[in-house]
Amino acid sequence: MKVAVVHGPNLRLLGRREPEVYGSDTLAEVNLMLSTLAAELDVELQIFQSNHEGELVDYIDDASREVDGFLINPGAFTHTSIALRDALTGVNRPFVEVHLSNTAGRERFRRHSYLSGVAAGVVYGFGVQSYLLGLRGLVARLGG
Ligand code: CA2
Repeated sequence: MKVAVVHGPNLRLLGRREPEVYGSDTLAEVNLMLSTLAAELDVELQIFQSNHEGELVDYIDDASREVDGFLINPGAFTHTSIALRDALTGVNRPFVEVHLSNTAGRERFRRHSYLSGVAAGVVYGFGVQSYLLGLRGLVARLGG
């Protein structure tokens, strides 16, 4: 089983700014935790980060030929991007949306997600654990 992990805009800053909101782990540390869990679950991971909407759309299309599902933190594009929603629905692979912070308890504009309604599941508010729980959920959904 293969899963693509997609990190959206600004997530490369993890651990370096706003640790009170997003935690103190760096993106490299998050990726390492995901890789360790993936090995336990016998899943192969492909990991991608971009700050650019079009690059994320292209990556989803390209990776969909190789992976069974997506684990995605779309960052701020969660709240703005119909293009990402269309890319994810278009490739016909299940995806799990994850967020480090509890987006429901923050600014009003973060309460709406263009992706949640078409996701296999959503995990938010648990910091890095959101990614790890999301990966477990996705793998279970894929039958692993
Ligand atoms: O809570 C999440 O995971 C978010 O997807 C993070 C996005 C935010 O726009 C979403 O509403 C919720 C922001 C990612 C920015 O990442 C940073 C990390 C460290 C320091 C500054 C930004």
